[in-house]
Amino acid sequence: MPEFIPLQFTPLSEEEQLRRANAFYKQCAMRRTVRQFAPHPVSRELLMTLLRTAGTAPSGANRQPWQFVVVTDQETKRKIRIAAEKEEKESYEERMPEQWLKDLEVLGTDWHKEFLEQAPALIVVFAVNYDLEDGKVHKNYYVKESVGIAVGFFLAAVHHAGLVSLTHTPSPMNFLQKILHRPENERPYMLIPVGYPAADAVVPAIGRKRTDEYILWHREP
Ligand code: IYR
Repeated sequence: MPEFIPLQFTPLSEEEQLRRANAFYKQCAMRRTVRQFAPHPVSRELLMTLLRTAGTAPSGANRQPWQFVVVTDQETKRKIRIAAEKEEKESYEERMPEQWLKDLEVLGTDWHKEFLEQAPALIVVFAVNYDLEDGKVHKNYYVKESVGIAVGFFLAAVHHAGLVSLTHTPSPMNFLQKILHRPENERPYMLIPVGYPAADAVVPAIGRKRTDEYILWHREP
């Protein structure tokens, strides 16, 4: 029989709900992806707390199918940069279709990935497709969705704590498996450099969709 415990829940007045919702929205709206980092380090304690927040995400059957690998040593960061740039150079020069390259023009990205060495910490997220328990395969469910939610929680926590981040998905990224010696049941999901912005950091002048472009309040005709 499953065990149940009372829910811990603090009811809020509508006024307080709106106040919090607005404050949180305004904070989230200030988040920008940053590609230029200062060398200033991030403490292990701070990173641990942000990663604890990531670990509070809901997941398929509560299997928590994620593995976060924290890389702070210069040598490994360099290896990752070299491997990522090799793939990215091929992607930009051979693999990415014209339309994709055109869509990226506003971001000003190219195959150079200096941030992989500049950022004090690289969080490499792996999706855990199954666990091995006494040599037996125990499958996980909705792995991509679950890891995506955990990464979302993490990015929000990083921003909330006054740090900046970038979601990087070099393609293909199986080199991360080798460099970080991860087992077969894990697959690289995303690379997230975390740190402080460089003093002269710039971000592209782009905006977000208006609410009417992505929210439809359904009404039966
Ligand atoms: N992975 C490449 C290309 C890239 C793709 C998307 I979609 C972006 O939003 C940004 C970049 C890179 O990291 O440069």
